[in-house]
Amino acid sequence: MSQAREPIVTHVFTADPSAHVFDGRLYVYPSHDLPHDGKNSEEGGQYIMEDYHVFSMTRPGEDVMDHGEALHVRDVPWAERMMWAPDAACKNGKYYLYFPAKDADGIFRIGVAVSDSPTGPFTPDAAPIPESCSIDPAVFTDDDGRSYLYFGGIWGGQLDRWVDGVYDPSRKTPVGDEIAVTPLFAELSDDMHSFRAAPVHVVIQDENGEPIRVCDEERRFFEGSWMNKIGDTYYLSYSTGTTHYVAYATSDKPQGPFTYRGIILKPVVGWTTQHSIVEFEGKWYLFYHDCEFSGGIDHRRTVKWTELTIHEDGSIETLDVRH
Ligand code: FUB
Repeated sequence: MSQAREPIVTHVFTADPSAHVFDGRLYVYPSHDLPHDGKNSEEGGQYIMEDYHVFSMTRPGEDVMDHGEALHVRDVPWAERMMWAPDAACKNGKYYLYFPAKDADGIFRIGVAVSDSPTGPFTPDAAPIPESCSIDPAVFTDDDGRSYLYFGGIWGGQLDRWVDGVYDPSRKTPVGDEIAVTPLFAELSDDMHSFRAAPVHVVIQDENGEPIRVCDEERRFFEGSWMNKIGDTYYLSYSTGTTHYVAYATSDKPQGPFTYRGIILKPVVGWTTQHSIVEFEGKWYLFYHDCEFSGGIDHRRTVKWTELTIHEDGSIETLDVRH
């Protein structure tokens, strides 16, 4: 059983949950924290992760199955380490796992692996997705069948070191009232293995149409994008990093511009906050992680879920799961 606001499993540490419903069953694709003694750093050096397990349940609150190792870094020809937050999609009868990892040069790229089953094992492509970079892929398929990847994260996620598709390790993170870095967005090709066109940054703006600035740490994007379509509205949700919120912004188009709307989740125990939102049997659920179970150790997180309320006006009720 997994009660609301309790870890879905405790036999392994899990983080960054991406939840999807495939064929009426609820699947969770998290990253897998390892119980090592690594030191915390701004580069995220504590998140030394090597593999992915897939979990599933008939519905939130029912028994959770661990389907075992679905992909290991040793089996990915281009990847060396740091398998961070993944996501998954189903198209044309195949299941696709999108995942970031550092290559031999220490640069994050995003890879794709394919399986006939939602639980894997997944077979990775030999090379990362061309023109991919950074971390935290989130894949979204619209009602018309077109699929999009939202991705990126600043600081240890390296997104702020990319300019026009070129990685510059010496590039300084924007500061103060410079415009904040936003997630990258690209439409996926029909076969789900490449981008149709070079990724572009989405716009996240305030209620006056002004882009969110770096100093606006309660609203600016840090990492952990997720996309939902609710009614005709596209909801981009993301982590604000240093202020530890899950925030959201909406648009009438998948590519934005997105207008900031509010906070979905207040800070949890631990530095990172990550999430996904899924509709299941007419209810909305938030999957998230925290470090409560490990006593606050940042790289020993556990995935939890709770119900989410979406009001008739389209606003999302703010949750505070610490109280
Ligand atoms: O789990 C490793 C990284 O920490 C993820 O990719 C980020 O979103 C943050 O949760």
